[in-house]
Amino acid sequence: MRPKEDTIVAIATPHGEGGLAVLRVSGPLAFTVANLCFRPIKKQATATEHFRGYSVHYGHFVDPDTHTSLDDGLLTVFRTPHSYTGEDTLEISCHGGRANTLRLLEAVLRAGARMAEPGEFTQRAFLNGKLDLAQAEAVADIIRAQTEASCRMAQSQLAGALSQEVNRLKEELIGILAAIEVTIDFSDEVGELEYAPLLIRIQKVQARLHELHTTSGKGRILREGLRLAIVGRPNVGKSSLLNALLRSDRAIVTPIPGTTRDMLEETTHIGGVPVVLMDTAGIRATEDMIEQRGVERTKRAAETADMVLIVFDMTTFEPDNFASLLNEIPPVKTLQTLVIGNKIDIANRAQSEALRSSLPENVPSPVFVSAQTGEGLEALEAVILERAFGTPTLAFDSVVVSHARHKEALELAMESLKEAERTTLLALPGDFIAIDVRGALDALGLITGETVTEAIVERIFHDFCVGK
Ligand SMILES: Nc1nc2c(ncn2[C@@H]2O[C@H](COP(=O)(O)OP(=O)(O)OP(=O)(O)O)[C@@H](O)[C@H]2O)c(=O)[nH]1
Ligand SMILES: [Mg+2]
Repeated sequence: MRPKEDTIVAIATPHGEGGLAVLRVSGPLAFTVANLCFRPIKKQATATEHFRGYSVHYGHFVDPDTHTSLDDGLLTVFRTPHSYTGEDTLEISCHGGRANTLRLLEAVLRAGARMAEPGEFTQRAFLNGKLDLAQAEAVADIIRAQTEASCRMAQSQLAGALSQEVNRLKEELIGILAAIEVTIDFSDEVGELEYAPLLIRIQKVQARLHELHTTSGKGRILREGLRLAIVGRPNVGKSSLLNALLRSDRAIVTPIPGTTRDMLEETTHIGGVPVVLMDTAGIRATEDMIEQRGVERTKRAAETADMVLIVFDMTTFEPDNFASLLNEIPPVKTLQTLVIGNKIDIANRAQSEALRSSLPENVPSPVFVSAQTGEGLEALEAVILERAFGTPTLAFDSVVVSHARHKEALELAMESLKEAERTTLLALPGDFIAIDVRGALDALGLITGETVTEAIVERIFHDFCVGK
């Protein structure tokens, strides 16, 4: 993949009204653009094309053909290779607003730049070696992050936490390859391949890959949100619970069973973690066709959720309620259930005990709340985080794998190393083992980008926004 040779421009700030807007220009013609479109206020010794890197200049942005002033503002100059993209780069800070920024954009286009594709600035940064692929992907994650925890995870990936870990593993694999190859090429001098130490080295990498792979569940949740489905019989307070967790009156609540008939999805956050809450139609046998469809959707929501909150009304709870409801929820692989006893503000203690004792041993203790008064909700939130991550508060001291693409690459590397482990155990010739070690190395290169194809790179950056 070769670096690009033309000059691109895009509006880097959100479109619409704003105090300021920034246009970004990058490529070999950046200083030609500056020359044609910028007139510094201060009479300076240096011409525009000789502006130093990391310098800021106040002046007028002008039409390249008529030389009339379009706006005034600041021009920030970056010289190759010391810029985000690695190329000569300008940042034009002008007044915000749609018409103004479009007028300047159009002027820069006439001065010789072309419109940037989505993610093209970051793509150039990658092609010029300023960022590896995992870091480049983190840039998009930071922009999209809705919560503090998601943002911190993306920041750590941009800083290179994942890349460094992957690079360490790659170095170890290269070391293993070298140890094998030397016995192939120079067996007279160094002797035969020793399988026992080789096996230990391979297994160490396997163990670390496995550890990294287990963080991918947490990473996906931080990037995309923890999907929580609220299910239960009609009228137990599911919509009330959704509203309480959202702290807003989003869903309709009435004393009539069967109020919610369609699924409702809302995003919020708990303890800095993005959460997607799904309120569902109460599960019951019904003649009503609309409600039947709703119940089907409830079951589907339970299937796609990371966690299913099963709500019971503590004022009407009967000992066989849990077992009979569970029969109607599809058994799901990833399904984690959390049993909730609601309406404790008007229920009595005996009913809570009845729920507790009717749960099978493998189901964790229920959480008791009142969606109406808010009692127990904080504890519920803590339990949700604890069940999802194993801890009630999130720690960021470790590397987290957050992209499905990275997870798949780890799986490929793990498969290859499994094969290398097998051939080592069988004491096959070094060449056989080397093939699989190299396979693992290539798989890890997919994460940082050395072994990806141009098509994959194009696709990754295409999901970015324009101007990034
Ligand atoms: N006292 C008390 N009443 C509650 C509580 N939670 C819900 N309710 C009441 O229970 C009734 C049903 O609440 P909803 O939230 O609509 O119940 P739902 O499970 O969504 O019901 P469907 O949509 O019909 O399946 C309403 O009258 C609520 O005001 C609670 O914690 N305490
Ligand atoms: Mg409801």
